[in-house]
Amino acid sequence: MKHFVPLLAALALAAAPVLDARGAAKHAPSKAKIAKAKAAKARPGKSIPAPKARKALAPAVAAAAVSGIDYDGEPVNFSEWQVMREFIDEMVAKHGFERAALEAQMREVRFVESAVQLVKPAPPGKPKNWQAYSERFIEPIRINAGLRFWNENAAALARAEARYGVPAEILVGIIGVETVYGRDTGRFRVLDTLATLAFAYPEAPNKAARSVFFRTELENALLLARHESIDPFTLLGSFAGAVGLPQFMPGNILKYGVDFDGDGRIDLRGSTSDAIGSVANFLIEHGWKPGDAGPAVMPVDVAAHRAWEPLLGRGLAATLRASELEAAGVIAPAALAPERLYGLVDLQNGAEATEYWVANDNFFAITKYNRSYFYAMSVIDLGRAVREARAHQTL
Ligand SMILES: [Ca+2]
Repeated sequence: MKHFVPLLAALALAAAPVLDARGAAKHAPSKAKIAKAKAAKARPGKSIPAPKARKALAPAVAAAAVSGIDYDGEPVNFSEWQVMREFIDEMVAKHGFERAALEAQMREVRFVESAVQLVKPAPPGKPKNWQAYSERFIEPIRINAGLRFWNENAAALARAEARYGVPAEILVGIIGVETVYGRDTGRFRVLDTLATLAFAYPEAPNKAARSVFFRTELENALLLARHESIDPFTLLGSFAGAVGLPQFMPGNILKYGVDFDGDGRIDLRGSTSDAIGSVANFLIEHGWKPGDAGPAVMPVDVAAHRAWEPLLGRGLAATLRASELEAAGVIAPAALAPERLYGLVDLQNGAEATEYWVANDNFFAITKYNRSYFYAMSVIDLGRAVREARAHQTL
């Protein structure tokens, strides 16, 4: 989620021919099928104008530019959609964009059906299972890639640890969980996916909020490209518009990106140093407490009377005193600092017993990166596994 020109250029040049794990849904249905589904979807939605761009489908010149992109987007001429016209008006009035140039760009933006499909919530059914989730991330291929990444970037990781106070293993954990150290950064054109999700988000309870989010990120992507003097179409990322090794959204690149290798640009795709510094900066800006030598999480036992149950689900923040936890029957293996705040975290294991942990601010800082206990715990576990592998490597 963050910034710059070189980033984009690097993205365009360096994109490896790897599929985003989630992007595997690029098995594009036939265009006719997509168009029909989209038309059906767009019409009932009052906020989404029917794509009266049928005629614009013919001159599909825009399609020419997509070689190397790993999805089959559809030209729909977004520039004729009322919501896009309003967006363009806003970019002109608010940020001084040149109308004709922006309209020309938006005519090239494509509709990405797979992005719409991928943001739909998973069908209900299987109970959450931490162990199953964890096994996808804490496995030999990712650990070995992490070991290589740490060895190759030891200087930048040490520098980030010294400057920000975030341990190298946490930075290694995040970049590994996000993209397997740059292997799966995504090959969608960010403008396409952001415009699609801004203006054609699927029906969902949170549709209005998500549409606003992606519209703002479309705005940020254009600001970023202008700031970095790059062609915004060279900005590649995930189906949701996340960019580079750490998968920052454009707005986060603008806010938290760091030029950590000092070459004057923030390049989260081509510079591992920039990625490392930017992740550390993001965590510090989201509540990471530097200089914390202790673990961010600690497994606990819970009393059978379940008086602790109301302490669950208190949001992604540490709000509880050790005394409150103890009084409710949470039994920690070591004394919790009385002056600090904690949260009680439950990790469900399907049919198996749920695990309980107490977590401090640093755990919750990781959840700001991705709002999930499972995510934060897998970052911590992967980082630890890579650190241990590194300790045992024979040099
Ligand atoms: Ca840089």
